[in-house]
Amino acid sequence: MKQEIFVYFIGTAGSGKSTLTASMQQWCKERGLDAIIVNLDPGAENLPYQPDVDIRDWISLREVMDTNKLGPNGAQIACADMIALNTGDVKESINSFKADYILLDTPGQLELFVFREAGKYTVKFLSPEKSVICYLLDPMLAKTASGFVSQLLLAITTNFRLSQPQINILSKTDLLSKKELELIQRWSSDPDEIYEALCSEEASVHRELSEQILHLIKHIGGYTRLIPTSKKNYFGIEDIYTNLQQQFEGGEDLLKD
Ligand SMILES: Nc1nc2c(ncn2[C@@H]2O[C@H](COP(=O)(O)OP(=O)(O)OP(=O)(O)O)[C@@H](O)[C@H]2O)c(=O)[nH]1
Ligand SMILES: [Mg+2]
Repeated sequence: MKQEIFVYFIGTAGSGKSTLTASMQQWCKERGLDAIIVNLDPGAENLPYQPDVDIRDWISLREVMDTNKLGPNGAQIACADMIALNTGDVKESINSFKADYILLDTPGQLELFVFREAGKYTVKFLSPEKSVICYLLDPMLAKTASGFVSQLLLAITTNFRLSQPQINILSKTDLLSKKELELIQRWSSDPDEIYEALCSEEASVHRELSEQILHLIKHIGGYTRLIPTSKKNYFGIEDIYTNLQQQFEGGEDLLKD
């Protein structure tokens, strides 16, 4: 019996989604775990992996631009909506692999998948019960307190929109110093520390708004541990795997014999 867990990699442009998707598949393969990759980005170029299922087989960004005389941004939006029209074929193709892990790489700009109905529909249609969102926080955008809080709000918005179990990941941590990484990890678990940091960041910071935002994050459980990852030496991948297993407790751990 295959587990068929759908794992979506979502994050802002350039946050490392495609790289992490590729690393996770490689990591799984080296441990004899069965993982396929689905590319859901119609505009993807130079992917760091060979997709097993590829939305570009059904939708071409270039064709949509030419046929509808659209610029790249307008065409991306049209393509994002077209994904929903092809979910039947995509699902059939995914099912033919009978894989344990289906790793789905999503479009560059997160708003295309998270804010448009097509993304929500796709997640529900492909697997309403066994989907997990891996939300990537880009460390380059999370180095300042206000940048970090903005990233956290985007992670929460993603959770709000897609309503699926979610793992928050701090990607590309090899680009951070040890001190920077420790600081971001403290911010992610301690509301007082992030408040202090916000207030000392700039004198003009809107204190009342900061307090309300942090209060909101605290009350909706936004302070969760971030899993640090890096493309170097599969750093953090085992942690993601363990988390996936925990999300679906009762599902057998395929690494245990
Ligand atoms: N140093 C470092 N660079 C990384 C890491 N992961 C990704 N990158 C680099 O960051 C850039 C973007 O990575 P991608 O994996 O393409 O990110 P993405 O989120 O898929 O990007 P889009 O789909 O274009 O939004 C590439 O140049 C990667 O080589 C990492 O762990 N460490
Ligand atoms: Mg990508």
